[in-house]
Amino acid sequence: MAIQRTFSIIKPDATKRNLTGRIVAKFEEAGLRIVASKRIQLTLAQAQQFYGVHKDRPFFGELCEFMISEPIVVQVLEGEDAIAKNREVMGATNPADAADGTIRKEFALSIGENSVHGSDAPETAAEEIAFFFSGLELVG
Ligand code: IDP
Repeated sequence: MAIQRTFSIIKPDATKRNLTGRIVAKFEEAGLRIVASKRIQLTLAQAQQFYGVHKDRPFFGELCEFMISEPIVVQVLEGEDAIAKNREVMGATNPADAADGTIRKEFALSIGENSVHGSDAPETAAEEIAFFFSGLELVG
């Protein structure tokens, strides 16, 4: 399996509760290397653009307001099969459905405040990385 990069967000519910380090440890234990990382505060326009694919969903407004409610940590994770591996470590969107040992099972508060985002495909990973990072910031 090829080495891949994926994009991750540690969401406001997790930064607010000081869970950044414990979540990063889960990535590293799974063999994912942090090749870029920064803590930022999204604007509403940026959150709406990032989650544009969900703009017609009933939870869109709530999701964007949540994403700007506290700083977030955006990261690029690298490793073998990184996109699928990260989705596995994250667990299901709804923490009630997430497997034991996953980030969302251990830390998520609800289907909306679910602690992490992770790209779902190579195309979205490339787009999401480029949305937040310049090439100079990616240090493999
Ligand atoms: P994913 O983050 O597991 O890929 P998506 O279906 O792409 O899940 O949804 C994006 C984000 O939108 C979720 O992580 C969650 O924060 C939020 N979300 C999804 N479904 C709901 C819902 O039914 N109510 C509130 N927020 C939701």
